[in-house]
Parts: sequence; structure tokens; C-alpha cells
Amino acid sequence: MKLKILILSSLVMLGCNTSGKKEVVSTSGEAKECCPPSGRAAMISLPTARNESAVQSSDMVLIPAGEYMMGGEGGLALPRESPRHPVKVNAFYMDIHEVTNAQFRAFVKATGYTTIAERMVDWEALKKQLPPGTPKPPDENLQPGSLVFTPRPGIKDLSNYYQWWDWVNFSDWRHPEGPESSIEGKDNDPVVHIALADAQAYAKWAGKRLPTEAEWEWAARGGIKDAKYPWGNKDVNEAPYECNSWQGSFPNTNTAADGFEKRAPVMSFAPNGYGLYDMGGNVWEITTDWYDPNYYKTLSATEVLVNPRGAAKSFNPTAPYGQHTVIKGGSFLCNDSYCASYRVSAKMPLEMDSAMNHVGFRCVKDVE
Ligand SMILES: [Ca+2]
Repeated sequence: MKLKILILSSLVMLGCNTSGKKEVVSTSGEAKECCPPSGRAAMISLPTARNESAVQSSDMVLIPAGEYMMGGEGGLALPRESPRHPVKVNAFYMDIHEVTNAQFRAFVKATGYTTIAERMVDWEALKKQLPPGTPKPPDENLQPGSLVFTPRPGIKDLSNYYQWWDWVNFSDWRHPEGPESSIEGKDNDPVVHIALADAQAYAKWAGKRLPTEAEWEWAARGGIKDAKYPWGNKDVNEAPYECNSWQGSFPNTNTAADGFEKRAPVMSFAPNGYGLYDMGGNVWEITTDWYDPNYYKTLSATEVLVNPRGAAKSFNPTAPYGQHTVIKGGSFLCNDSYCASYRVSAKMPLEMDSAMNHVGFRCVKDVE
């Protein structure tokens, strides 16, 4: 069942991909030239560097302190990613992989926590994210649920996200594609349908915290200066694949040439230079920074920001009444035909009470 009113408040960043148009305009008004999907996507490769014995661990690696140019310019970078600006971050520990279903299950078992997607929609909270005077939807449309990628057949007009995102009642972390789906046998998949408060609750229980965007991007760069991706500058469409993304014509054809149609078990692809897996693709990862597409334009091009925490407040022109934080890394739905968000500087907004079947998280920890 659809709950379009809620989707309106949530459909902020959902169109990770649009393709096939000469020019694509996102809902945020940012236009970019389209890069047609590479024919190399048809090449089959097997995932590399999988380490199943470590998947269940809560291993972290030390990310060294350092200074870098945050953001991106040129190529596929969106205006929200520029200008680049100098940033310095302290050292911290970071989870080597996204939080898995098994890890999240342990948290729920220990605490009895119920995620936002599992709760009835709170109309009093929701209406604050909508234009004043928006009528209350019928109660049956306030059932627990979340957003699931559900493309209609034969989509041609790629300007309307509703064609591939549905509100699905009783879709949650245990039921990623709807109530009939399950995570049985998917302990090592990244947990999804996680909203900001859910991720923060897990992090607190684990004695950790969520990363800032600056920490996340510095870690994603893996010690490689000014590269586009966590693995360097190798074309994302060139086999052997470096991350779980989308091959084919979005959103109609997913060839899964990288081995995975949806989420991949964590650590299915090679790590970056810091030993971090899936910093590009697989699932988006939540950070604590408020989203504002104009934030970087307010910063000095020369003065080094130390441990920045993002914009002072949330601003998302496509959903001005909501509160959005930055998510990073892209997902299994990303490809070069639009946002290409496996790029280290890419970012999207996530409404803080929203969850989706391609958004998860990982944690960090301060150095004592
Ligand atoms: Ca894939």
C-alpha cells in the first residue's frame, strides 16, 4: 500500500539513479549531464576478497588523523559537493563493514528496541514535515512500514521517483522487501530500513557513535589523495568490480553483473586503503551532519576546518519542512547515469524519521 503523503516527506534523495536522458534534473534542481551506462557492465566478474570468518565481528580499524580537501568538483560531482575545502579530522576508529542483520539482531535481542519503521506512523511528528494544513491521512495509511525500491515495468519518464519507490506496510529490517520477505540466511547482509534514531540507539548500545560526514569521507578516501572512489580512480564499470552498484539501464534492467541484484553480504568486495569494506555502493550510510546543499558554499576555501560537524541546521529545498541528515556512499541502486554516489564526495539527504531498503550505517569510536 502506498502512503504518498509520507513519501512526499521522504522522497528526498531516493532517485540515486536516473538514466537515458540527455540531461537529467534532480528534484533539488541540480542539473547534470548524463553519462550513458558503460557497455563493460555486461562483463561478468566474481566478487573478490571476501572474508566470511570476519563478517560477524565488530572489528574496527584506526583511521589516522589527517587533512584533506573535502568535496568534489567536475565530472559527476553535483553542485552540493562543491567547492572543495580543506578539512582536518582527528584519528578515530571505524567499523570495517556496515552493521549487519546479525549485529542488529543482537542489539534488538539485548534491548527490545523497536525501529521507527516498525512503529505506527506518528501523525503529530509527520505533519511537521509537511506543508501546513496538509490533511491527516486515513489511519490505515499510518501503519508501520518503510520505503521499498519497486520499479514499475517499462519506465521511460525518469523524473518521477514514485515510479520506483513505494511505501510498503510492514516493511522493516526483518522484512526488507515487504512483509513476505525475510532476512533468513542473510545474517551478513547490511541491515536496512534504519532511520537516524535507530542507528544512534544501536551505536550507543555498542559503545560507539555515528560518524560525521567529514570523518566518513576522510575514511572513505582510504589514504588516496583526491581520488574519485574509495578504491582510487578506476572506472566503476570496469570489471573486476570494486563495489556493489547497478549495471544496466536504471530502473528497468539490473544485470547484476557485479554478482548482486540487491544488497551484498558485507565484505564481498575488496577493502579500501584503510581496510574498510563497502565504502562505495551496497547501502547508503547515515552520518550525523545536517544536510544543506549550500553548506559548502558558505565555507572558506583556505581556512582549515577542524572536525567539522556540518551545517548548523537542516535545509532541503525539495522537502523544506523535514529534518535531513547526510548519507554517504551510495547503494546497490547507484550507477553513472546519474548521481554515481559511490564517489567519496557524493552525498544525499535522508529525512531523520525515514528508512529505506538501501540505507544502513556503520559506527565509529573516539580514540581514548
Ligand atoms: Ca549490484
